[in-house]
Amino acid sequence: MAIERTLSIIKPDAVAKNVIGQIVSRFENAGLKVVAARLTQLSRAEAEGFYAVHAARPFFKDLVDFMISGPVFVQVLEGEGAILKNRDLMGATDPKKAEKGTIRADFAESIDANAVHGSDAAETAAVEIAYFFPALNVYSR
Ligand code: IDP
Repeated sequence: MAIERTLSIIKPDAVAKNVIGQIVSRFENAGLKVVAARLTQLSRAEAEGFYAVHAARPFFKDLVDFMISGPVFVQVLEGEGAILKNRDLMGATDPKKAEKGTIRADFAESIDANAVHGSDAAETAAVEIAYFFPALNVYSR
C-alpha cells in the first residue's frame, strides 16, 4: 500500500477533555507518524471555509459554532494507507454507531461533538492539508 498523508483534527470537545495525547498515541501505535501539528483557535471564516462542502446542510451553523467553541489540534498523519487507516481508527461519524475501541466510541459524546475529523479521500486530504499547513511546515522522516 502507498505511503499517504491525511489531515486529522482533534476537535474542541476532545481537546477540552485533555485527551490529545491519548488520541495521538492511537495513531502512533497504528504506525502513523505526526509530520505536522498545531494547536489553534479557528476563526469563524476558517471553520466555514474548511467545511464549505457542508454549507447547504441543516447542521452547518451548529458545526461551525462547535468547531470554534475552543482550540483544535490540527495535524498531518503519514503512513501506509494513512487515509483509510485514520478513518478506521476514528470510527463512524455518529459515536453511537462507532465500533468498540474506536476513537469516537471511546471519546465522543454525540454526532455534533464527535472528537475527531479525518480526510475521507486522497483529493480531500490534499486540499485539507494545504488549507492548514504550507508545505514548508510538514516534516517527513
Ligand atoms: P465525518 O466527519 O465522519 O467525515 P461528515 O459527513 O463529513 O462526517 O460530516 C462532517 C461533520 O459534520 C461530522 O463529523 C459531524 O461533526 C457533523 N455532522 C455530520 N452529520 C451531522 C448530522 O446529521 N447532525 C449534526 N452534525 C453532523
